[in-house]
Amino acid sequence: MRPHLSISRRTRRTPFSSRVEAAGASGYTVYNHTLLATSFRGIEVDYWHLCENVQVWDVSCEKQVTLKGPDASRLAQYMTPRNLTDAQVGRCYYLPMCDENGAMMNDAVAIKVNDGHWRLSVADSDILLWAKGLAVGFDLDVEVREPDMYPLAVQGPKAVELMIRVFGEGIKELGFFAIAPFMYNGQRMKVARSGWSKQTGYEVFVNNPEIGTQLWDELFTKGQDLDVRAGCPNLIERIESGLLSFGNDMGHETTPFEIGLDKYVDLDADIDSLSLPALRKHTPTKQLMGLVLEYHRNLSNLDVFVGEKKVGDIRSQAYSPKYMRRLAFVMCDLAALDGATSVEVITDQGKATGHLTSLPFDFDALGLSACR
Ligand code: THG
Repeated sequence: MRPHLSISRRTRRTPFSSRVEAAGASGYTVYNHTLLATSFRGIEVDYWHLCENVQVWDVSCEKQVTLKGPDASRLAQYMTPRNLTDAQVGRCYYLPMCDENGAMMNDAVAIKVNDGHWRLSVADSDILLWAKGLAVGFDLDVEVREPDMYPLAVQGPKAVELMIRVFGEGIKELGFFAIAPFMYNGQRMKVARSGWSKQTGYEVFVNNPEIGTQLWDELFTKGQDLDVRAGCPNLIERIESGLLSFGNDMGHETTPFEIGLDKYVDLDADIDSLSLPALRKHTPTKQLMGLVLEYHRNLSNLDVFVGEKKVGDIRSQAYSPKYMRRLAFVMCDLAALDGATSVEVITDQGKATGHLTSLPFDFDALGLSACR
């Protein structure tokens, strides 16, 4: 018998869990103590469908953490090295969140509701506890809570059409990473032009579970001719797109520089950020890089070599049916690598040579074109 996941109150269900089950989820993971489907018809079938149609994802596991009170902006800034001084209401901000050593605590999508109210949409680590600890420890006047809010993602090239049918033409006004309130069935809900894929899409921040399930059902009724399906973040797509996963590609031992998040670190900013002093002194010793393997071979283990010397380890990997290559994110030891770009891995058919490249993958520069 295959092992299965024992579900209890700790592995939280969501308002959409019954719909996800009915749609035939075939695998789950647990993310922020919450169920997250990992496949429906198989990762490759799901992948092609996501790239060509539209899917509805229950991403309630992207837990929301609100900071409310006079010190909300102070705490938000304290937790990230990204300069939030000029942050605008109505925009999403991708934030590395770092500790006093400059190490990643989480990567979140933040919005400013107003000066005294921020909302963090967090990856898989307990930011509620970290934020509460900082608030208590630094005696900040801020309330840290996890509100009843359940993100629902609509992703894929036909997402725009489906969202127009449900929320109206106003959806077209939303630029990338913009967020605005929309009405659905008498309920005000925020919708962002965001999501953990590069196939275009939206995230609806459902704040009423009952109306949320009506919304789920309506997306399926109105999207029938678009072949809308239940889906989930897709391993192949997110690797091709260079989207990082906290806990896989980075963790509490990684700095933002080591995973290519430099552009979200404002080293010269005159801000009160817990991690900036350490990050200003930090010299990376490792770097997350892309790996392209010629053949469709399965890897026997996650070690990456130059000759006999181990130079890195694979954090995430998948076979890309679009580029007909196995793609991986590798955490490389910069000293051991010494500038090499040709590396070896052990596959089920022996050693294979691969090519290291910067992230995100630039398929044109790599001379790879999509097969479909
Ligand atoms: N949506 C929301 N919350 C989230 C995620 C999400 N929280 C957890 C997790 N995903 C956080 N990780 C990411 C990683 C990348 C992006 C979003 C969330 C992303 N990055 C773009 C890129 O890399 O090109 C754009 C970043 C930018 O322009 O600032 O979208 O998916 N709500």
